[in-house]
Amino acid sequence: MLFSPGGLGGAGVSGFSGAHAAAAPVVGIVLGSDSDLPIMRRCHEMLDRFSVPYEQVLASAHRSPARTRAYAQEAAGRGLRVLIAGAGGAAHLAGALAAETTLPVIGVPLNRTALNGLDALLSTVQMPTGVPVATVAVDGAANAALLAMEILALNDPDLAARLLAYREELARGRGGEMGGPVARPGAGHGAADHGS
Ligand code: RP5
Repeated sequence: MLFSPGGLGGAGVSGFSGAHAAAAPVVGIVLGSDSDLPIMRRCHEMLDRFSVPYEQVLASAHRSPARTRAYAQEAAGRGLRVLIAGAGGAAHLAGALAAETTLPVIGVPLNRTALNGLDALLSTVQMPTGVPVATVAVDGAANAALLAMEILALNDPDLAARLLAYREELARGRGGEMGGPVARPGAGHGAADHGS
């Protein structure tokens, strides 16, 4: 099956996780490369924390444009409600997905090059009118998951209540422990998700 957990991602990249693994995924996480996983894992961690089912696929706007297009075109029909795209460099992945679906698309610009994520930020955020991408901070994968869940919570009072409880944890000085920097050889740390 084209978008099965093992179908697109390759070993260690895609799949469901947590006790909710049997539930149908409502969030689709798209990685431009498996090398994006160390940062994008924060997305999994946050979705797992709230037991929101997701799937992850590997699809690149430039290396596998047909796969990217097909994934976006089929996402709504497969029951997905929100897409999250993480990519670095000339990060057109989120925009390429958004071009093919009216599902909300959240872009995570990744710090992967000598430009420290500024390239990815501008490539992701500067979408022309008509095809929006909700862009989080550079390396802001945890916030992407939270934003996706806030969208889902519009029709899910239980999830809304749990998100509110999380905010209350943050106000008490807890809950931000999953956003620490990830060490990458030759790259600075992104500014996002550090609990500041
Ligand atoms: C982007 O190019 C990917 O999303 C990744 O952030 C970056 C580098 O990819 P690799 O060369 O590590 O596969 O398309």
